[in-house]
Amino acid sequence: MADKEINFRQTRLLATCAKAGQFPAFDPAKPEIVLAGKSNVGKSTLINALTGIKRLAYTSQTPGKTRLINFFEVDNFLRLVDVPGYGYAQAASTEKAKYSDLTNQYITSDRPLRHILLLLDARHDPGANDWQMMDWLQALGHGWSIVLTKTDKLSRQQLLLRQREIRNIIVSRYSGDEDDLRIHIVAAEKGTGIKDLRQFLAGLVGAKAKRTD
Ligand SMILES: Nc1nc2c(ncn2[C@@H]2O[C@H](COP(=O)(O)OP(=O)(O)O)[C@@H](O)[C@H]2O)c(=O)[nH]1
Ligand SMILES: [Mg+2]
Repeated sequence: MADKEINFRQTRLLATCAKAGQFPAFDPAKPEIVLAGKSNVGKSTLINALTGIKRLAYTSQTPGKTRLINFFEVDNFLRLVDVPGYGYAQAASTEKAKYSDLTNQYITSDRPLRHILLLLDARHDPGANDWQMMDWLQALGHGWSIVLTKTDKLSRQQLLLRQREIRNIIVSRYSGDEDDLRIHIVAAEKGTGIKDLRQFLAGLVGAKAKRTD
């Protein structure tokens, strides 16, 4: 078990689903790690960076284009699940409800959901939808952590400040211990923080990430 090595470059798109009935059969031996967050926060770019496969997940300048749940299987050991981004302003409210329904159905299903990475743009405080998601994950008792994205857009000083501010507001909302909140720092387009995040994810399933570069 301790020797299990995950090669993130060995990742394939397993399924693209528009409704819950299309979710692939789950495999308890392949725990699922969800990437959630506002549209345009950088979910697809992060998946591409983690796997080193440039166009694995579709990235777009147009917020909200991804309305499907994508399941990626990583080296037969775990799955990354890209859920629809919330807060898609241009969508009709019935459409919005439909897409968040799909995410809700996934999150409340009996799948082997190991962890949720909630992506936040490092430059902004969590929005109403982010809080809703965190409240919900807390209530369901799921393990989750924060990924601050696009950190290359901030100076080192600004980033340290933002990191502290975001930690404070989240920890005070859930009156938790500061050390219990894990905040990952990434700049996916530059590769910053990607190796650490791979190790963290591999650690969640009792493995190590293979060093491929
Ligand atoms: N500067 C910078 N831009 C990023 C980063 N990650 C994503 N982006 C940009 O943000 C936009 C949305 O990214 P995407 O991955 O499609 O977001 P998604 O909607 O959450 O999947 C794209 O234009 C990306 O190029 C990053 O680390 N740094
Ligand atoms: Mg996307």
